[in-house]
Amino acid sequence: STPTVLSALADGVLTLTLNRPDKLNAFNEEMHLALRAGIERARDDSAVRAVLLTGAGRGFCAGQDLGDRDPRKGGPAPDLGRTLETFYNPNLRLLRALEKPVVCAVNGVAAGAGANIAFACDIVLAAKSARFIQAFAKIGLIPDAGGTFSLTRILGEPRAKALALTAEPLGAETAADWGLIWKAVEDDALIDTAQTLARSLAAGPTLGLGLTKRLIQAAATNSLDAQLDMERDCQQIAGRSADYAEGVTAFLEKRKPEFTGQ
Ligand code: T3D
Repeated sequence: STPTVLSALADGVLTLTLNRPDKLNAFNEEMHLALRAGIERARDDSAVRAVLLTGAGRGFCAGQDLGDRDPRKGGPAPDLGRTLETFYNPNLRLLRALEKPVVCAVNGVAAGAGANIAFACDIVLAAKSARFIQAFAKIGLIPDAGGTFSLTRILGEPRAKALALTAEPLGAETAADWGLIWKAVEDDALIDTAQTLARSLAAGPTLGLGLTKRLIQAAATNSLDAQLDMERDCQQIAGRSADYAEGVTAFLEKRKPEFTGQ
């Protein structure tokens, strides 16, 4: 059967493509597990030095497959706390803990958990025609997949609440103006732009980039003192890396560095 997530490694970039295009790449259990396997591979395989997450077809991801939640099929109400704990939350935690850069190319509509998974990635590019929708309010749910965390941290309460309570679609250009994503790009330039960015990150000093990600994510909850201590400890590690020695040598020799990720 067709894989629900396509996975391809080239130039140090592991491209993971959500692949249920006739459902706008909505999540079923198989797609959750396939995405998890992809992120775990990115974590465990030293040949992977950056991840590019995108969607097949005209959408990025429409969140939970509601066909798998049809109340008309009868039976007790589903335990959605359990499905978050089993399927969504592990992937969110893995993405945030992955000490390699994750680029997200939002190729089309990103709704519900689909939007919030994009916001958990490190650098988000979106096609100008893409929209982000906190669709949960339309079906009586709360924004999950880290949405209440990322929207509030990134946007503050006024915009987070308006998006979550109204489920109003947010266009890619406004999302970029608001700082919710990195850039909105022309639709036909999206994949090239995202691949170029991911390749250049994959050729970078992976260890240092991973520590940088860890530090920036920790800043939201650390005091300045704790953050300064953490910078000290991470810089100590970075300063002992082969890529730091190469970076400084290349600078002094006026040539391009060749990083190995170590
Ligand atoms: O359950 C749990 O485990 C808890 C976790 C929840 C996480 C969540 O993400 S809850 C939120 C679920 N998602 C939504 O509520 C979004 C539902 N989809 C939409 O509102 C719209 O499809 C979009 C705004 C995303 C796109 O609209 P449009 O007009 O561009 O496309 P469309 O015609 O609505 O969709 C195209 C097809 O995809 C269509 O199928 P068809 O008619 O061609 O056979 C549509 O049914 C299907 N599709 C879209 N989203 C979903 C879906 N099928 C199942 N589940 C979906 N989420």
